Amino acid sequence: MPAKFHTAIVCTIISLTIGACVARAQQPLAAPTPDQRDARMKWWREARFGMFVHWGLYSGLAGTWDGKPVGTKGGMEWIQQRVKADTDTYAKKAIPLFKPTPDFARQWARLAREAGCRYVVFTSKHHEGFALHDSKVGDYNAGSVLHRDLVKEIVEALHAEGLKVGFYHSVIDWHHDQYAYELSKQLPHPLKGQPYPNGQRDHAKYLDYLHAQVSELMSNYGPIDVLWWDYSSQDFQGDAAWRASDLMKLVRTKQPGIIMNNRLFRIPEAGFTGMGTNAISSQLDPKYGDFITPEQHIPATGMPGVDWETCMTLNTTWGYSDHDHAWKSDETLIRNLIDIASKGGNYLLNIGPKGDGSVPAESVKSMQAIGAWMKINGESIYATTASPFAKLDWGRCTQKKLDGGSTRLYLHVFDWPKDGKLVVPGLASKPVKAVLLADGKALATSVENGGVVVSVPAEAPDKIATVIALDIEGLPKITK
Ligand code: JFZ
Repeated sequence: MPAKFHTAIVCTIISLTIGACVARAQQPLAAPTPDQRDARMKWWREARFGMFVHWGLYSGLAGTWDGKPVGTKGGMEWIQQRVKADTDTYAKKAIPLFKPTPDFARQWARLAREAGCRYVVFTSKHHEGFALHDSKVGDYNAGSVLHRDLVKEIVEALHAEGLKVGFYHSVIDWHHDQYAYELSKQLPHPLKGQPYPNGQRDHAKYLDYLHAQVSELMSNYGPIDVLWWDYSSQDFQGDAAWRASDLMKLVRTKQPGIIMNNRLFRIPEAGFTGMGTNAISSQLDPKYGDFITPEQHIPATGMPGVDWETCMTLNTTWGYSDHDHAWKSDETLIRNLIDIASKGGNYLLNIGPKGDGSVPAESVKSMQAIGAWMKINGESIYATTASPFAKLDWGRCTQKKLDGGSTRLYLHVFDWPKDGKLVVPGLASKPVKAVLLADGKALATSVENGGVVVSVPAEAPDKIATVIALDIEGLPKITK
């Protein structure tokens, strides 16, 4: 089998290149001061809205295996695991269906910019193990198989649209023949429960390969803004599973400004209380990562003091499926974005392009609907901070400090008042002015028993969310 022969060569190359990388990575790196962390988090904290992209060999399979739908719900980027296919069987079926058009990346980039996203995080490698870059340390990548460097194409397209760039990189790998899946009972693998088909595995060899590919990704594409690791379990995480601290040092050495999520770890100090996508706590020691990533849900009360980003699908799968039609409404998506901003978090909203790289029409429509809303109301999202109110019956609030010490409150109204009076309960600050973002017109304000009242038109200009910018003196004073 040529694959084995390749592996032998590849391992030799790895041990040579890795030697150099590891030596560099192990030089001590000073812990960032809070100021340094604030500096590297600044753009991300202001961005508030990003586009996630799950795209790989699974995209061409589109949720179908042997002519049958594998399911109508859930992550079809896991299709190899769902049908328990070994990597050769999977690759044989999937590779012929993965046919990126010449300009797919420019379509993604344009869509992200139109939607109002400030950054894009895409899968440089998902659990299936197929890397999108032209890797010199293996043959299961776009360079070897398609003679294209898809990472380069995507990074260039995103930069051309002025977007920040992130790599989602899976440390789980269902392809590599030294990935020792028996070491974890909790992490998924298509062959789980079966003995290794190729005899004893040396996980250290897989880690050399993982580090070498990450080193390529951090060296060959200019400045990269985010590294979004995925993922660890309680029984397999951190240094033991991935040589995580070395990996992070390697990344920071090559990319001093980069920020990373916490998914190389699965311990309480790194923001995890257990397994499952809900098991997150509001604490994160920066040595384990810069931000926490709630998946498919919005934390009820945000996470004060911790940087967080909710990632979410537009339907129910991350990777493209022909069979998933459970698309979220524009109302849900726009209100989610507002809800997240009002709690001080970021929204990373996923598209799953098809095998040719084209974006499903439903996803294009949704992203454009958000973009239309953002065009009018974007200033109420970008560079805002969490609401000063514990709860507002009619909607949400974000805020921004203005020059001269006053504050602008952005009132996001979901339920429009029937009597023409929007009551901001418990706001004891003096109102200065109020403006409807939809038309730029001024609205009258008054102070009535323990709250500020804004006089609004009879009809909501936007049924999904109308935004009123209310300037007040000083910082918000709230009495209840
Ligand atoms: C992971 C991936 O498995 C999934 O395909 C997708 O990429 C998503 C964004 O991230 O999903 C997870 C990660 C962690 C858990 C479950 C799903 N977990 O801890 O239970």
